[in-house]
Amino acid sequence: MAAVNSVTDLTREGDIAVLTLDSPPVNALSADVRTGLRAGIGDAMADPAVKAIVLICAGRTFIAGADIAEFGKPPRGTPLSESQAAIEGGNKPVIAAVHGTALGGGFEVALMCHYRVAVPSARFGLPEIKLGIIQGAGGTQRLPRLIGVENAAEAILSGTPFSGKRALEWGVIDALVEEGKLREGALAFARKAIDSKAPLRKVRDLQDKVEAARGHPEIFEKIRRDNARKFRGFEAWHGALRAIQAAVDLPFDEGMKREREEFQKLVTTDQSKAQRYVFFAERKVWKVADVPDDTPTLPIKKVGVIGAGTMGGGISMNFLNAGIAVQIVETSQQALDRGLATIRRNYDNTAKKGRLTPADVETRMGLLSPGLNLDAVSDCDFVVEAVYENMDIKKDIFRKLDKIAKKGAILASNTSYLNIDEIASVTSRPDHVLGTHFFSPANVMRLLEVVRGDKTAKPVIATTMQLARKIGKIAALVGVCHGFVGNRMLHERQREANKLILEGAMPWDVDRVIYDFGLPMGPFAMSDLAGLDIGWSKQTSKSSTIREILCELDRRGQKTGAGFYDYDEARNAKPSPVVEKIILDFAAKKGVNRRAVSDEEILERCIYPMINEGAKILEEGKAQRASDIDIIWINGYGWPVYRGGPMFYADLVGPDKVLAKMKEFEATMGEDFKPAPLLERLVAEKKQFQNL
Ligand code: T1G
Repeated sequence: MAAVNSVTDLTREGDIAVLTLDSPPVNALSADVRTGLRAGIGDAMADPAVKAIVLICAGRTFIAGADIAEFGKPPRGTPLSESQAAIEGGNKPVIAAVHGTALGGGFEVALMCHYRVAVPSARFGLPEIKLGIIQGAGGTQRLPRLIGVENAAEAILSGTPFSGKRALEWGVIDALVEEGKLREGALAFARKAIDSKAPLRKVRDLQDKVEAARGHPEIFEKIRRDNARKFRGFEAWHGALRAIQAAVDLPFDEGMKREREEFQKLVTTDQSKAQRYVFFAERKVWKVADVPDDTPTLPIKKVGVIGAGTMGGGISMNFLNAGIAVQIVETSQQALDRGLATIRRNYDNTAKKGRLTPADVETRMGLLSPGLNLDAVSDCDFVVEAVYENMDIKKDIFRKLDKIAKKGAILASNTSYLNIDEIASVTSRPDHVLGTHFFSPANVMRLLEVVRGDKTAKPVIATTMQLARKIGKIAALVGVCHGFVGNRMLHERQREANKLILEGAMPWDVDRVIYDFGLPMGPFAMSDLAGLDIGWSKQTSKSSTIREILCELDRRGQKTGAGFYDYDEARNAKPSPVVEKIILDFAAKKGVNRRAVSDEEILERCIYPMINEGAKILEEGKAQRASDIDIIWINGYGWPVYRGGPMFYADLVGPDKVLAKMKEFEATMGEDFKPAPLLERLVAEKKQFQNL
């Protein structure tokens, strides 16, 4: 075994050289790995005893791409292009042996090789689009040559890895070898290549599939049409399609140059910086400072769900999807039947779309036990209460659950706002009580706010975070405060939105600005979707807000065909002259002199108070880090990932600019804009939220 460098070894099995990369955790193409790869290929090519080279990785995976942490830093080590030249320019077959995930630059290195073998569990993908960039080592030029333009565009625009089986079908790999026997399989393949004098096949030389697309611009027009909605606001996909187009129209080396130009442009954009930030933020969010990874966790085999309404049903589906038995409890047979029917209907719809088989549906429904008595959850390891948002009702249920649930069972509340410590205080096990705030629809939305109470025990937190990962959620640990993190910040935006339509804007102006900023919808369209009558009652309504007036006029949102907007049969929203008059009359009654409100003011008044509230949340310790807040907003409220989240956006705009604006607004509009001490401190120390 000859070490080429600290992460690369070169050995020989007879006349076959084996170049092994070993750079945990994922053999990313760091400077050392790139340098070792180039040197290793060079040494093997130069060794007269060597007839073929196997490139393989130690550890859990083949190269999982460029080292994302190196982006934006001064380049170090041997550029990948040199390894490409050494492989394609060499006179010996190089066989890539793939296990785990060959992603991004890792997949591109494999495509530079003459042959590729893999174990069936291997996966291949080009996820660069998720980092706001495109391939930088030939993926946009080689993949279309192997699998055609449409398949390559699908793989590059989705960024979703595909299986070893699909790779074989597509001719991306030449053979699948026995699981767990990659090295042996690759050596056998190399042996055959030597004995059969296999040609030095270079993907760059394949032309038929790209030629087939030449002169067919309709192919790209269709791809653009099919993806325009999904990529609203994103920049990278345009670069990806231009590079793939170059693969069709230009000779290989010119196409490579075009790809490189697009890559270089995108890697410096704010969008890519934001998406790379989110990549690491999604991994950091799981880490809890005082709950180490080896904290014991409790086995969760059965979950109780109290309430079979919209939230209870969605929450149950998460556990059923993960193969965990669920005991769901309702107060009436009618409500229970309605809840069960909704769950089955959701599964049937998914099966109709081919994403589940009828057997899968039956397996999931088979794990679901309905009940009308709380006693039914006595053998559950974890119980989630998902009933009406009322403190007295929740406390009553927790008192009962405390007596019924077995010793060691965890009791969680799906409250969106209420004080978890107060709920826990009515039980004898406050250390086993916490919040699990799911987002509607709970079986779809990825986010879970795990609310840590004053007494919540560390194993309970560790268990709940682990359970969240098991049911496919991204969990952020937050502290007890009204509305926790997401809703607490949302309140700031909604407050300003309501003030803005009084001062001079219209609901559709505010929504347009927020929509154009990249969120799926603005505050008023969102209110109409949720229903304007949440927390409203006819008896107590006094026309004291525009929302109350709308409810009194039975304009309660989409469900009544009218709210802040008028809706047609297809539920398309239209600005409403009725609402416009209501707002003007209400403002006049309030003695408000309406004025022109710029789009810039709308954006700053809706976003900056949120950031300011985020700063308060951090200084109160209700969130561990600024990037957790960003993960919450991206996964729970549709904040565009290419803007990194509210706190990252504050760093992009500049905390000093946010502070200056808050002070300007405070001077004219008062307390609501009082800057958080943390924001003041950051600016004074010239720091950013992401450096906290
Ligand atoms: N660079 C740097 N660090 C990485 C990394 C990467 N590419 N991939 C993973 N890590 C770190 C991660 O931060 C974590 O660190 C640890 O490894 C385990 O990751 C030229 C330009 C491979 C499927 O986008 O999708 O190639 O938190 O927790 O769930 O055209 O990581 O432990 O300190 O995610 O088992 C393209 C990114 C790069 C793949 C494993 N490649 N990685 O998932 O573990 S751009 C990617 C992943 C590129 C070329 C272009 C996943 C994984 P820590 P993990 P996992």
